[in-house]
Amino acid sequence: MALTSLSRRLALCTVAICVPVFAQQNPPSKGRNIPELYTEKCASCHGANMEGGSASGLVDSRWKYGGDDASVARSIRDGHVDAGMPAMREQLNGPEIRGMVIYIREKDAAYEREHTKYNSPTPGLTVQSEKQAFKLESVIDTGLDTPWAVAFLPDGRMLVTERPGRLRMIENGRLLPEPVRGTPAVYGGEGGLLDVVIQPNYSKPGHDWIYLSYGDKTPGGLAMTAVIRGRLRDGAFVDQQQIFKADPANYRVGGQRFGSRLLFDRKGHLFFSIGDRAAPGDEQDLSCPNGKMHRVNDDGSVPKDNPFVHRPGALATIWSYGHRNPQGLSFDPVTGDLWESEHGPRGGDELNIVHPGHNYGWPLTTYGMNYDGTPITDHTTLEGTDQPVTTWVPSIAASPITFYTGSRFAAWKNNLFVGALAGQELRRLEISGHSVTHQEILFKGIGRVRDVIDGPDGYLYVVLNEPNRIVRLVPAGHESVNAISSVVK
Ligand code: HEC
Ligand SMILES: [Ca+2]
Repeated sequence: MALTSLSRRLALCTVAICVPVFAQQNPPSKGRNIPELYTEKCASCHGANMEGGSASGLVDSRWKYGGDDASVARSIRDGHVDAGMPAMREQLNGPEIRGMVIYIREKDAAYEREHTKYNSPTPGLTVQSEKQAFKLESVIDTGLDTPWAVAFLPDGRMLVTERPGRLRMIENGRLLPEPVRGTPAVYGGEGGLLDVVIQPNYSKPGHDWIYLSYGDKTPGGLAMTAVIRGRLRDGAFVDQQQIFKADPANYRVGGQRFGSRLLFDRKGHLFFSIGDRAAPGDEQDLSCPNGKMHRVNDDGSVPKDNPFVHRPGALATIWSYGHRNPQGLSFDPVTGDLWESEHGPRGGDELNIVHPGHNYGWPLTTYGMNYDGTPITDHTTLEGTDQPVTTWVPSIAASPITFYTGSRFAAWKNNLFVGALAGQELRRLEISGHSVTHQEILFKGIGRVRDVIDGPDGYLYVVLNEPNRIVRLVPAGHESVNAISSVVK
């Protein structure tokens, strides 16, 4: 039965009508539940929480046989029989051994979290971070409902999207009570109104094009990420032009994982991401819009040098594929590379450098497993797919990313800032060429980080959910005190 529908689906996709049959599913599991397997096969020696027992603990970051993924997997697979660690290769398959490594990382991180104090600053309190003392300042702390993204107009006013479907304006530090009228109707849930950007270097002041991405409602309860542009006039979103809207014949999905970030390059191309929409197989199928990065001209037309313009059956807007749920995009000011973050499954968040036409692997490769604790695959690499620059195992739900190019924080110049939803963190990453050389958690636990942008005034603006607010990071000068030592008495 499953086979019949799979072949039917493949047949449909070869004629470039992508009709997912397995909508709303995780990839088929390749094994049993990992936490249960741990309890059954490992806990008697390593302890119920990996704290150690007759055998060593697995969460103290001390590794006798090597702590990298391959070494830990080898310890489990081949054992250290002379030392009392049985080989597990007869009892666990490859994906289950990979799942066990992920589970060990989760427990390890949970242990570390319990034993580490992070900065959780309130506005006004100075944080002495590794390289810069900073304070949080409140920008807007009431009146917003699930803000998703912010953008600055050239005149200094700020636009904020609210996921339920409203575009709000902040003028002179005040949130206007009335949303902008006439923005598109949105599909709710994880869809809604998502990103907002202003076309850079637009020559006519007051006539700026504002681009919005959103979950577009289609008949029959379906939805797909769409992009529209318009201008602001008298509090309304006017001169609207659809920039991207997928043909409903090319999808059959509803609720989750819409992406989506919008980003202009210096030549006026608009990049945008669409999540996999939880439709396994679509990410690798070039006739489907989901699980892809796209590139269009500012008016929505297709650039002639897009990688798949001459591929029969492929959507010409596709820039790269094999993505899961990309919600962060930023250009490296030093190298010009396009960096992307994506939510992985349980334990597979990724930071990628995106090249045209490349395959980022999902769901054929991943560092994570299913949320229900069953494995997906033990392929973390596969020929023809790109490796992430870095992964977060366990997941932090890496969401917005932005390179800092301002001058207020000299020591942070060209660093990459990464916000996390579930992890409730703002991270600072030092980048050298194509690798991450250092990570610092600037703060943690003050809300889900939805957006972070480099403001035109050189401050870093951060959009938080739960509680819903916008804050900014400002330098704190010399009067700084350590937030942790001032909080923990
Ligand atoms: C019969 C007891 C026993 C069981 C069951 C067992 N282990 Fe071990 N394991 C050991 C011992 C003992 C060592 C340490 C050997 C040493 O210190 O030289 C070890 C070592 C390891 C190491 C290497 C640690 C390091 O410091 O490098 C890993 C990883 C590991 N075990 C994982 C597992 C997992 C996962 C399971 C279940 C699938 C499991 N073990 C089941 C006894 C056990
Ligand atoms: Ca990947």
